[in-house]
Amino acid sequence: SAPISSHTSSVILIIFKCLSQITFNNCDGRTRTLFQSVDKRFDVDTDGTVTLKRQVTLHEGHKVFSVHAWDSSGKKHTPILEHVVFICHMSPSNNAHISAGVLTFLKSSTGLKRAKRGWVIPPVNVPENSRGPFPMKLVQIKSDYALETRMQYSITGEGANQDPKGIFTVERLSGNLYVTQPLDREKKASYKVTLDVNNIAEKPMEIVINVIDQNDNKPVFTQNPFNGYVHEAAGKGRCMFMTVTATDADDPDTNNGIVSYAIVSQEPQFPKPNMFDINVLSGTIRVRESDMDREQWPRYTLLIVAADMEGDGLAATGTAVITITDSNDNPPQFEQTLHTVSVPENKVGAVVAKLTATDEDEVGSPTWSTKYRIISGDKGGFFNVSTGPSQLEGIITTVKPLDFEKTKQYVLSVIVENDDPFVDSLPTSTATVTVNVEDVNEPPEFNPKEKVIFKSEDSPIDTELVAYTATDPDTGKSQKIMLSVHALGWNRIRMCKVNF
Ligand SMILES: [Ca+2]
Ligand SMILES: [Ca+2]
Ligand SMILES: [Ca+2]
Ligand SMILES: [Ca+2]
Repeated sequence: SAPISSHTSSVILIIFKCLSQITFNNCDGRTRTLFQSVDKRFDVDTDGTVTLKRQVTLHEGHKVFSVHAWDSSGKKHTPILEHVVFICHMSPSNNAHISAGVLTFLKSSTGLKRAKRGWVIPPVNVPENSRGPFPMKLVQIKSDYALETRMQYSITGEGANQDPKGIFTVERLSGNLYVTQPLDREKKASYKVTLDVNNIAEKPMEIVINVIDQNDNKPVFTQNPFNGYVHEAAGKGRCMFMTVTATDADDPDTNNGIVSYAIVSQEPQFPKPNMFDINVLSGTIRVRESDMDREQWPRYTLLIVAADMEGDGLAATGTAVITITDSNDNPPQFEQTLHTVSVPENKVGAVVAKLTATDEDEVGSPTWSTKYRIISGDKGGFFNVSTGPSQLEGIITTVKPLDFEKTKQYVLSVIVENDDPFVDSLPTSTATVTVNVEDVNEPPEFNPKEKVIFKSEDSPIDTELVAYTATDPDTGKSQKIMLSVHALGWNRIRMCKVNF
């Protein structure tokens, strides 16, 4: 490596090899330590080797950065490491190199043939937004044939004689290449100019001029607010449900253009102040805590920030609005769990009871609407329960005639559930309905219902016509059966015996 001349205010470091080595003496005899460079463009291996990971622009000719070191007990130490670094250009070809601000083309190693040669020229780097003074010298182009022949240099191409014209100029005789104005990397990041050397030995060659980024753009959120939706029961899966994005016009390969995200605040701060996490690099937001409750906190507003330079640079603020969507985390409840009702026997479709319920989930949704089941007490299947028009009502009706003489009382257990299943196992509300069957005074019945009697016309008075018996189904209470005869025109038939 060689020190660069001070012809520009910045030095571009383009080394991709070991810069130096640091040691960390913790008196524990260990030779390897866990290091981490605060400046992510530098890497520190466990043996202390410092390497450069990305191109660094050194505006002051050196770079100061600190390195964390962890000792064997896990304690962190942060000494400051100061590196005075020099330019060392790894030329892709050994026949052209920049040294001390001079781009030199060497004679070919054969040296004998004056055939036209093609050069591989290292790129020239210019920081954007330079304050000048202009024209500012970038590099001096020099062919070592200049010792033998008078050379004349000229450039053509983008930034020279093509749009944008006049940005770069070359002094015809000296070969000094100048930039005439401040450059903007975000407008154009690199230029290709063609260098013509007025000498038959040199072919025209291409010089690439790269504009080195400065952090002159702040991140910009692509929308504001960002809207996200997440189920209130999503917490347990720590689910990722939305992503916020900010763009930065600066170089995306450097911290100038890499955006870091953070959550600044959360409103409301309940039930915990940090209900959500954001991925620093991707902007993906996920649920951090498991106790969201839409019924209490249906919406959160997060103030988010996007900043370059690993979160320490230029920043933009934005908003993420998170709507908590309903999950079935509230079981419906009976308003009254004990009912005693009386139902007349023999009726099909009789309304036995109406059981009302409540549910705290989202009104009108399947997490809120109810359905009912009789889980015990209906041996024989006499009852049905259906959901009433309010969706929060179970109506019990009879589907078969009840018979007081057979069963005088039913004790039904009814449970209420939602149309949607519960998110978790939740306790179900149960109602107990005691149904007393009311006795109805049923008419006595002749057995058989119709009897045809044949008697000869000349039977004597008081002849027994028939023994026709009737029974009363109301066996529960003692009842009297009265029999009478209604005969059309036969009023001389009389009932002579009544049996009980
Ligand atoms: Ca930036
Ligand atoms: Ca920039
Ligand atoms: Ca809910
Ligand atoms: Ca519910």
